[in-house]
Formats: sequence, C-alpha cells, structure tokens
Amino acid sequence: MGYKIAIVGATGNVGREMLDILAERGFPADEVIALASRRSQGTEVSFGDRTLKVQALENYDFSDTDICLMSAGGTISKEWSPKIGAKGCVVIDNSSAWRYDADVPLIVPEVNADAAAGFTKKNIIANPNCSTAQLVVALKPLHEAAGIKRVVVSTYQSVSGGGKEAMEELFNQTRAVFVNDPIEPKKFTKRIAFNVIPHIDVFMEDGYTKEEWKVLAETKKMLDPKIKVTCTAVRVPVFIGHSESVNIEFEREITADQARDILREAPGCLVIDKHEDGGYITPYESAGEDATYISRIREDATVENGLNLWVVSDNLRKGAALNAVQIAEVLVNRGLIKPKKQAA
Ligand code: 11C
Repeated sequence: MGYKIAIVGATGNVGREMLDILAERGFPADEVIALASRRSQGTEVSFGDRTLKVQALENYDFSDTDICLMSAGGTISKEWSPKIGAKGCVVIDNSSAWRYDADVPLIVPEVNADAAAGFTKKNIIANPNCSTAQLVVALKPLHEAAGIKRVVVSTYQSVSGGGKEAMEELFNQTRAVFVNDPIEPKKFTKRIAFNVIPHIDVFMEDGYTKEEWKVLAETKKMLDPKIKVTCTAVRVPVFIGHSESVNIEFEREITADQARDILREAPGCLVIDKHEDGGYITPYESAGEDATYISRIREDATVENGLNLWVVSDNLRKGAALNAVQIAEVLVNRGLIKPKKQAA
C-alpha cells in the first residue's frame, strides 16, 4: 500500500515540476491529487503518462492524505498549512511562511536530513529558498572539511523564480526590443530584457532585500548559526537556473584541489571545472537537471584560507520541487510516516 499525496499549486511552475519529479523518481504514491485555487478547477496537468484534473483546495478533505506538497505562496500557506497539518497530513511547504519558525524544520536532505524528524510539532516541514538550497549543498561538505567562517554570495537569479508571469515578461520584453515595441515593466521594477536588476523581493530597513536576508537566515538555520553570510541578490535575463558567485573564508587551510576532490564525492554536487574554454557550467545547461553544479574552484589569496566557487542549479528543481520531493522521500525511507490507509 502506497501513500496518498496532494500537490497544492499544481498549475504553477513549481507545482508542475513537483508532479514531473514524483513520476520520474517513482515516488511510492497510490494516489496523486492536483489542487489549486477555484479559478484553476478543471485545468488538466500531467503526471507521468497520466492527466490529472485539478480540484479546488477549498473543497478538498485532507483526512486520508499522507503528504501535501505546497507551492502556492506564503499567504495561502499561512492559512492552509496548519489546517492540513491538523488533519494528520504532513505539509512540505515551498514558501517562506514557516522557514524561520523554531517548531518547523527547514530541510535540504544532503545537509540536515536528520532534522526532518522534528516535523511532528506542527506537521509542517519548510523547503528553503531556491538560492539557499543550492548554496548549502555546496557549502556543507566544505564546512565539514575546513570549517566555514564567512561567506560572500552574489546571485544571478533566473526569472522563473518570480513565477510564470515573470517568464512571460522576459519573453515579451525581448520580443518587444526586436520589433521596436514599447517596454513596460509589470512584475519587475525595471526592464529585465538585456538588463540585470539588483533587487529581488521587498526591501528591508537595513537596505538589504528579503531575498538577501533569506540566504543568510536559512544558511544559518540549516548549516551552522556561527557562519557569517552576506549576499547581493540579482535578477538576470535567464529563464531557468540560478547561478552564484561564492567567496568563502575557512577556519582551516583547504586548497582548491582538496575542495574539488571533496565536492566530487559530495551528495548532490557535480563538479565541472576544467581550466579551458567552456570548462564550466552555465544556467542554461543546468535546466532540467537535478545536480548542484560547481565550477571555477579557485584559491582566494586575498584572505587566509579563502576559496571562490561558481555554483549553478535548476531553481525549479533543486531550488524547489526536487528538494520538496526529496524531503518526502526522507519521511518515507526513514519510516517517519506510514500510509494512513495501511494504518487503518
Ligand atoms: C526568486 N528565490 O528567485 C525567489 C523565488 O522564498 O521561496 C522563491 C522565493 C521563496 O525570485
């Protein structure tokens, strides 16, 4: 007997990826239910070679559902996750609504899978922000090897992080440039086609953006609160795949060769690092892939025990849907939840 799993936000970028990844990985589900707002009721979405009709979240009873993968934004999650959790269904939430709650584990399985067992307080597990997920996959093995003191991250984030309308805006603006149509930014604050925008999410009082704050708060929660992190988050005209330039200062000596060997063995990491033309990964090549790619591993001679890395991953997969499905796999493989139908 397998699990019954519901996807909330099944018509969105991440929801559709969740369905694809559940099918690709052969997740042990007997039933998969696609849910969204009433507006999307009846829409069809693919699950492997099947088609699912989307049902309205408001009308769905979670009592016999085991796991809910939720990607419907923070407002919906704040309202619905506690109600769903109270029905005994474990919510794996992709929004930022629960990430900083001390009673909610924030999980990247390659980094802190053991902490997933703490879900029982609220029946909620949080999935990190996409830019943090790929960062901590790369940092974790290096932290174990040489102790990270400080990280400086600059992100180059694709428009798919902003949802389907953001992708359409890049497409439409790019077209408008070629046909000489006027360009009116809608979702983005400035033109995104043939440009970069140093602003993702809202501004905070200290001048950082919420996206930048998330990277440091989530890295500390998952990896080590002692690590100092600073970030500049930038939107770039790329459809899928977030890239990061990462400068790391370690407690102990670590060479670029040692880091390369460690990362080659590390779960979730794939090193592509040839010192020649094209011997590195770009976001375009990461789209549709599961790995966190690491390239351009170099020693930084301007600090003691410093390294520079280039880290790239598909933000809709490792940064969102894949990580959520991997968390569900941790729950199942470690026996942390049993199918309700079997228990009945
Ligand atoms: C972006 N990282 O690229 C954001 C999207 O907190 O889960 C994900 C926001 C979040 O726009």
